[in-house]
Order: sequence, then C-alpha cells, then structure tokens
Amino acid sequence: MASRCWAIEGGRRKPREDTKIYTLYHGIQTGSAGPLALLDLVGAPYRTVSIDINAPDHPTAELLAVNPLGQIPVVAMPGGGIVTESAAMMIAIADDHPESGMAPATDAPERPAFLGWMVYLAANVYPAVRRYFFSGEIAESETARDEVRRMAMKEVQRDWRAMEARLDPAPYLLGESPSALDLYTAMLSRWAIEQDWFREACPKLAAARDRIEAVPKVAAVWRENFRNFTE
Ligand SMILES: N[C@@H](CCC(=O)N[C@@H](CS)C(=O)NCC(=O)O)C(=O)O
Repeated sequence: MASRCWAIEGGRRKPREDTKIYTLYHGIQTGSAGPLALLDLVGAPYRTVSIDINAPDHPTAELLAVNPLGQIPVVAMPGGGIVTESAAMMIAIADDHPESGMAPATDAPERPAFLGWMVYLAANVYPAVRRYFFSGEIAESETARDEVRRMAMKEVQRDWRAMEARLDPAPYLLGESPSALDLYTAMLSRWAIEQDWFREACPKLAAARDRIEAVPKVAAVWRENFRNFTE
C-alpha cells in the first residue's frame, strides 16, 4: 500500500512530514471521500494509505489489521486509536476541530439531530447502498441478485424521502453553517440513486447538497471521486 502525507496550503494539497497526523485508508470512488473532504475542510494534517478494493489481493493483511471487515474508510487518529465506520470517524474528526463548526458542540441544540442523522445515514442508507452494489454478498443467482438490487433501491429511496420530509435546511441541513452531516449526505446521495430522482424527490436535500459541494475543497475531492458530480 502506498502512503502519502498531505496538508492543504494555499488551496493545494502538499506533502507533509508531521508525525502527529491522521492516517486515512482511502480508495478512489469509495466511502473515504467524505472523511477526506472533511480532513481538508478542517485543515487537519493527514496522510493517506491507498487501498484498491477491486485488486485481486483485497483485503490485504494491512487493511485487515486495522479493520477486520476489510472495508474502507479507516482512520488512525493522531492521538492513537483506530476508527472504522465512516460516520464515527467523521464525528471524531469534526469533534477534534471545534473551531471548524463541522460538528455542533455537545451542548449545542443541534447536537442531538446531528448525531441522529449521522447514525441514520450509517445505519440505513449506507447498508442499502452496499446491498445494491455488493448484491453478490447476499444472493447467488442472477435473478436473486436482481431482486436484492431492486429492493435495496426501494430502501434507499424510502430513506432519502424520510429525511427530506423531516429536515428544513436553512440553508445547510442543520442551520446556517455546514456540518459533517452535509458532507456525509452529499457523499451517500452520489451513489446508487438516480441523480434526477434525487433532485426531484428531495429538492431540499439537493439544494443543501449544492451548497456544500460548491465549497472549493469539497468540489476538489468530489471531482476525483464521483463521476456524476457536475459543477
Ligand atoms: N459501514 C461501513 C461501510 C464501508 C464500506 O462499505 N466500504 C466499501 C467501500 S465504499 C468497501 O470497503 N468495500 C470493499 C469490501 O467490502 O470488501 C462504513 O460506514 O464505513
């Protein structure tokens, strides 16, 4: 696995030498895009370890050593400790940078909604998207896999509709300023779901997504990671 160190300086990613830095196990066009954009947004020093989930040797022993499920993203925190699960690491990184406002403070009125929706996405949308893309993990025949994909898509649509019905972005999902929830929502809504469907069925979520995706550091990561991202 290749390892590189980065820090954003003058709007450009540059190699960095620090030892007290985050390490993100990252794969292009995977769920590490959200944590990657968050690290850039909060201005944290980090290195990336490149993972190719389509390589014949996936999951490598190195990846299994940090995540027994062999999934990415994974983050090694600068203070020690490994965080698997995208929502958990985004909350942990945002909490480490209170000045960024990317996570409401523990006593802020937005905190319960922040935690609730982060876990909602992780517990509902992400697994359904996984079933859609990795239907072969739970069904063998082509007919059964088609059925899994069809049902997973219904679930994804139900989950986005439910979120659309409950949130009133102003203009970001939790109020005047963006949070890691905007990033996580933007990332997950770039997968599986038809983009025309998302814009039509979830206009409030789509409008909030437009805002976070217009942030230059987010757009830069999105360009590399989402083929359906258009500016
Ligand atoms: N629950 C995990 C899901 C992570 C996940 O499904 N990652 C995918 C890439 S987007 C992966 O590693 N796939 C390769 C594999 O499962 O072997 C999270 O939220 O981080």
